[in-house]
Amino acid sequence: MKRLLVSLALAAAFAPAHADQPHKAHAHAAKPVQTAYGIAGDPAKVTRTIRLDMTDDMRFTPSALDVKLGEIVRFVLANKGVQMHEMVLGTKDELAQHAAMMRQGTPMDHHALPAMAHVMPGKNGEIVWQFNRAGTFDFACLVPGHYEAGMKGTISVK
Ligand SMILES: [Cu+2]
Repeated sequence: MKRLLVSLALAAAFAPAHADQPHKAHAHAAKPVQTAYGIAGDPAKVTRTIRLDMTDDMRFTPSALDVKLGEIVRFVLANKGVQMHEMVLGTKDELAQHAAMMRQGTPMDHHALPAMAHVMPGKNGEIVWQFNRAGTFDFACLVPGHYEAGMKGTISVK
């Protein structure tokens, strides 16, 4: 009984702090995580918009992008096909690994992929990303088979 009372007291003590963070359990609401290829951007501070088409011939158009270091880019993704597509940003190794996992039917850890958007056929999707690391990075559609068919591109940041 004593232990129960202690638990209740602890619960009461922590309740106000928790109430201030109703989305704490949701990784998507967490603070942006710095990655090797940049960090989630603030939609209110976008400095450039890049439009990309996604098509059922497994292509992104354009597929080679040049970005200036520090730019906060809003990717507007238009799915022109009848299949679902997605855009995932990452390093080349990361994306190749995830594509292999998808082929094997391994569920993806979406928390490891802060920069992704699924886009339904005929719809638009969006990613806002700040490129605060120089380098050459990749983007890809990791719907099974799409990456392998060439649905990928590169982003050069300098
Ligand atoms: Cu695709």
